[in-house]
Formats: sequence, C-alpha cells, structure tokens
Amino acid sequence: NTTTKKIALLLMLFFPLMAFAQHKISIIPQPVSLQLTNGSFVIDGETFIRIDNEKKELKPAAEFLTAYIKQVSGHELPIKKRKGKSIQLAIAEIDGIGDEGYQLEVTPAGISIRANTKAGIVYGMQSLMQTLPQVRTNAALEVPSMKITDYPRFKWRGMHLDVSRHFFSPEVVKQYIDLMASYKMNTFHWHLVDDTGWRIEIKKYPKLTEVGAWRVDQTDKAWDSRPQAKAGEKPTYGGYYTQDQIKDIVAYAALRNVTVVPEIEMPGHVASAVAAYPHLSCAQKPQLPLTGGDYTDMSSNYCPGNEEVYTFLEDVLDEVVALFPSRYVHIGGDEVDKSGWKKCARCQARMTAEGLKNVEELQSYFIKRMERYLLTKNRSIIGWDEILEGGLAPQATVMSWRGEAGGIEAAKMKHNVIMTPGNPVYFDHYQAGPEGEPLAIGGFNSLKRVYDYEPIPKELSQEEAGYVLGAQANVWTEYITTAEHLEYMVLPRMLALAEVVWSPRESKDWTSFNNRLQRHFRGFEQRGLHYAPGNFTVDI
Ligand code: TNX
Repeated sequence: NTTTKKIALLLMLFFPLMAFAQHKISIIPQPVSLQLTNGSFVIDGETFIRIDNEKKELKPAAEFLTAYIKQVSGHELPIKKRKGKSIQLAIAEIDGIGDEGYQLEVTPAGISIRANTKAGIVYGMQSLMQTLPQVRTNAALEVPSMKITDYPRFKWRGMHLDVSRHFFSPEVVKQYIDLMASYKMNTFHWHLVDDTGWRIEIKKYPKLTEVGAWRVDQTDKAWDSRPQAKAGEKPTYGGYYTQDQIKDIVAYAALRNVTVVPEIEMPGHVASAVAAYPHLSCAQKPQLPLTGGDYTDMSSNYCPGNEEVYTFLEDVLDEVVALFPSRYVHIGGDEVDKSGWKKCARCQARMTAEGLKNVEELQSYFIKRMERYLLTKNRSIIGWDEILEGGLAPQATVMSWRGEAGGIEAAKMKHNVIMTPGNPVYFDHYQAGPEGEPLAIGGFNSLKRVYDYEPIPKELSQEEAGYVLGAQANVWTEYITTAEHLEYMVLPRMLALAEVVWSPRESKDWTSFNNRLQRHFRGFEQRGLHYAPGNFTVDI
C-alpha cells in the first residue's frame, strides 16, 4: 500500500544521508554519546580560539589546537577573550564526566569544548581534530553540527615501548606519544633498561650509558632475515636519552595528557648495567663489553646479597624520580633466573640473616626494599606479575602479563592491577600471516582479538574489579628494528585497544569500528604512516 511505499521511500532517502553523516564522524575511540544536529560550522581565517583570561592554564592547550589547524589549513587562529565566531575552550563544573571527560558542541554559530580539567579539554580537541583533515588542504574546514558527551571507562590506558632491544630516537618516541594521544591513550610505559641496552643517562654512574648503551655484537637475526633489509643498512642498536631529552619528552607528553612511567628493570634483565659495573652481579667478573642477546644467568642479574647494589639503585632512582613526575615507577621483576643466587655465598648469608626460606623470598625481599625506598619519595611501584612470588610488596601494583592469573590473584588481595596479557595485547606478536608479515615473536594477536579483549575477568567480583586500573599493550622490540616497522605493529591495533579501554563496554561494535577505521587508514596514508591494512577478521 501507499503508506508502506512512502515509508520505504523515506528510508531510502534517509539512510544514505545517515550513512554519509556517520562516515564523516569516525571518532575512535567511540564517544559515550554523540548526537548529530543540523548544519555545520566552518573554521576559516575569521575564526579565533576563545579562552577566558583568568584561565591561563588553557593557553598551552589552545596553542596546541592552533598549531594543528595551521598545519592542515594554513589559518593561524588567534587566541582571544571576546565572544564571536570561535572555538571556545572552557573549564566548567560538569557532573558525571570525571576528570578526563569533556563536552564538545558544534553549531553553525561556533564550537565549544567544556571539561572539568585541562585533560578533558585536550580530549575534546582530539575528538574535534579527528573530524578535520589530517594533512594540508585548501578545502574548507567544515565540521558537522553535533553534541558529544564523553569520558573514559578506565583510568590506565597504556602503551609500552621497549627502547632497549632496539633504540628509537627522541623524535620517534614523540611521534609514538602523539599517536597515543590522538586515541586518548594516557600512559606511556617507557622500558628504558634491559640486557641489550641501558637507555637513561644517570649522572652519578656515567658508565651505564658509556658502556651499557652500546652493543659490540652487531649480528641481528631479525634484521638479517627481513626481506626488505637493504645491503649496508643497519638498525640502531646503540644510544641513550640524555636527561635534557627526557625532560623534553616528559613535557611533550604532559601537554597531551600522557603520563610517562619509567621502567627501571631489576633485579634481572640488567646485563647492560652489569657490563658497566660488574661488581653489581654475584659473579663479579671483570668488565667486558656488552654483547647482544638476552641473558638470564648469574652474571647478568643484580646480587641481592650485596649492599652496594641497594646503594647504587637508590642513587639511580633519586635521579629517575627527579625526571619523571609520575606517581608510579615500574621496577620490572620479570624472568629472573634465580639459580645463581643459590650458589652465591653473599645471597645465602643474606637469606639466613633475614630468615628467608628460598630464592623467591629473596627476590621479594629485594623488591620490598625498593618499594620502601620509593615510598619515602612518595612514589609507588609497579612490577611484572613475578613479584607475586615469594610475597607481594605491601602497596605494589601488579602488571599481569603471563595471562590474567597474576592480575586476578593481586586484585583479590586488594592490590591495583594493570592487565597486559600476552594474548591478546602483545603487539610484538603477529597480527596476520605469518606469510608476508615481517618476522615477529610467536603468537597471533589479530585486530579482532584485540578488539574483543575485556580487561575485567569474570573471576572478579564487582568490588575486586575496581582494582583493575585498566589495560595496556606491550611492544617489545627484539624483532622491531625501525620506526616504520614500529608503526606497522601498532597501527591499527592500538586503535582497537583504545576503544577497549575508553568506550563503554555495551557500545563496543566490531562492524562500526571497522567502518570508522577506514577514515583513519586514509589519514595514515596521507601522513605517510605505515599500518597493517588487512581486514584480518579470519583467525588462524
Ligand atoms: C617477555 S613480558 C618479556 C620480555 C620479552 C617479551 C617478548 C616481560 C615482562 N618479559 O623481556 O621481550 O616476552 O614477547
């Protein structure tokens, strides 16, 4: 009948329009609520950024937005106080959006971003920037009218980067932080120490970087087997960050609401430190140059029986906390081969003196001592889930990497937990293939598996679930040799994780995510970013 026909006709007209409008707004992570309204606002040479005078704290945020708009349009928007055709940034008191939420409203008269904090303002800007072109254009910057109310599900939205197995320059680290920030990831876990390289300048112990940052062994299985490796080209094994470079990176991250959490590994994975200062290990070998590869034997761990080790680490941590304002310092604790400690007379003496029954308790003694020291500096420790063995330090946060079991155990003990299970959030694992993919450590974490990840395990009660601060992807770089390769491993999987940790659980929708992803892929192409393009919905 005619009514049905009319409805069908209306729907036919309406749906393509809706699809078009939705396509223009492809924000990742999906906002809590997004309503499209009528009309649009055009940012042009007349537009200015409006902030109230007394809110000086918003000036850096305003400048950040100005720089972006200038980059994509050439328009240099002035920052003013008055009303008019503007993008207004305002700190307000808004219920229900917490300290990272924001409201973004676009009408034909102007744009406003309101939030309780600077962090929220910056996230509102990130959402706005996702609706704008990604590269320089002469087209009008037209933003559809809409109203967004948005806030995160988890407070720890992390990305880790191992800069020890391969070194990445400060520029690459900044670009990594930039990418994180565009997707509202807020914690950068910087793995600065491992066997293959000590990457942070410590003024009191210059050999850490003079010796410990430079490998002499230049063979590299991962690099040499890369089909794309060109003759004569070599990845960067050596290097470190000066304290000035670190301060600069920490400030760069802070402007984007990214907290940098340093990881200073101990008591294992420290062949680099031991190469520089051999008296720190039980073996007490003479100084040797640092070779490549991972070590787990007694000559590459700190000696928990030697008092000088604690003095050394306290000195190192003094310099570390002066550089990083983060409340947390990650002190590692993973994969220590403790068999050497059984053969070490000083370790045995320490165990007797402290009444420790086994080497697990010796490691726990070590970690607890470091926690006590950091607490005097008002810092809390995070450790990999091995720190549960032999007794968990009283206030430690546990990073659960060998699956979720450690995290579940810690949450039940009322300790904070960050979920980083190897499956599915290790981004050093394959995302497709393995045929045609760059050589990676085993494991298969497809985009879909990352998207389907749920950080709250079923085993936890509602109260226990409250101890799960959030989730994080870890990016180990044994096989990741260049900045391009790093981009490829992280894009687009980081976008899936961003939606896991930011968007409401009920609103997760794989099809919608894939549709929105297309616009981001175009942006990556325009910006020359490497990404894994496939639609890897088929698991192997
Ligand atoms: C385990 S995850 C490690 C790293 C390796 C990684 C490779 C963790 C705490 N330790 O040292 O790089 O596997 O996937």
